[in-house]
Amino acid sequence: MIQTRVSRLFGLKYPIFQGGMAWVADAQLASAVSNSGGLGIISAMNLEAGYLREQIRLCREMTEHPFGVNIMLMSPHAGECAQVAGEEKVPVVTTGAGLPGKYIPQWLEAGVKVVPVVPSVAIARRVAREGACAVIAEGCEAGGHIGELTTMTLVPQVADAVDIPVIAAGGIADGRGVAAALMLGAQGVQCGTRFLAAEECTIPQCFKDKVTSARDIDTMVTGRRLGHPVRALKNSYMMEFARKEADVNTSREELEAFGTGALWRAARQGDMTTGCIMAGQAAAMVKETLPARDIIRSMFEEAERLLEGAGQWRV
Ligand code: TUI
Repeated sequence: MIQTRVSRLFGLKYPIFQGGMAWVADAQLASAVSNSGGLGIISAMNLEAGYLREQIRLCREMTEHPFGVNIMLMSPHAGECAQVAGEEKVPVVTTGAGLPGKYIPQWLEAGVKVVPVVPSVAIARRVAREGACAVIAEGCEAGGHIGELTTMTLVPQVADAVDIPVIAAGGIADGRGVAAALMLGAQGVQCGTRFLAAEECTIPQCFKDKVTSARDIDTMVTGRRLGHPVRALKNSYMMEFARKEADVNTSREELEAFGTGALWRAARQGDMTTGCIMAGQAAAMVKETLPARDIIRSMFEEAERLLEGAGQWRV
C-alpha cells in the first residue's frame, strides 16, 4: 500500500483527491470517491451558498468518509460559500482560481483543513505561510482554468519550496502518473479528467464519450487575453472563442459574455457544439468508463508495481 503524508493527514486509504470540477463535482461523485478511499470533492461553482450546503448534507448521507469542498475564488458567491464550508465544518476545503488568504483564518478556526491549488512557487510559499496544510501544485496539462507551468516543472519546485505536503495535479490519469508524481516529490495526486469518466459522474454520456475518444492533441487553451486561460476539448465553441479572442474588434465584455454558461451547456445540457467541454490533456489517456473504486484501485496497484521495480532499473 502506498501510504504518504497526504493519506495520513487526510485519513485516506489512497493519497488521491478528486478535482473540484464546476458543474461536474457533485455529492454523488464526491461520495463515490470518498467511499473508494480517496478524497471526494464537491464544487461550490459560481452558485449561491444554499446549493453548497445542500450538497454537503447530501454527501454526508452517502459517505462516512472524509470529503472536501472546492471554492472557486472567481465566483461572486465565494465569500458566502467560504462561510458555509466553515459552518458545516467540512473536513477539507480546496480553493482554485485565486488567492484564498482572506478566508483561511475562518476555516482554520472551524477546524477545516485548507488546501489551495497553486500555479507557482511564490503562491505556494504564500499560502503555506497563511496556514494551508497542503498545496495542490497543478500544471497546465489540467483542464479548466490553468496556470503557465507544467506539472513536470512545477511539482519539484513547489516540493523544494514548502514544508507542507504537495499534491500533484495536471495530466495524471494512470499509475504511471501517480508513480511519476511521487518521484517528483509529491505525496499525493489530484485527478479531474480521469473522474469525468467515472460511472458515478453525473455528466451526460456524450461528454464522457468525448473524453474517452479524445486524442493527444484534442485540447486547446483560450482566454489568455482575459487573464484566465481555460483548457477544454476542441469543438466549434472553442474555435469560435479563439477566433473572437484574436479579433481586436472583440471587446473584453463580449468575450466574457461568450464564456458565460458555456461549461454548464456542455456538462448539464450535453451540448457538445456550443458548450465548453472542459477536460485536460489526460483525456487521451482515459479509454473507458469505470466505477470510481476501480479507477482508484487500478491506478495505485499500477503505481505500486512501478515503484517496486524502480530500484532495479538500469539504463
Ligand atoms: O480553478 C481551477 N479550475 C477551474 S475553475 C473553473 S470555472 C471557470 N469557468 C470559466 C472560466 C474560468 C473559470 C474551471 N476550471 N483550477 C485551479 C487553479 N487555480 N488553476 C490555476 C489556479 C490559480 C491561478 C491563479 C490559483 C491561484 C492563482 O493566484 C493568482 C491570482 O492572480 O489570483
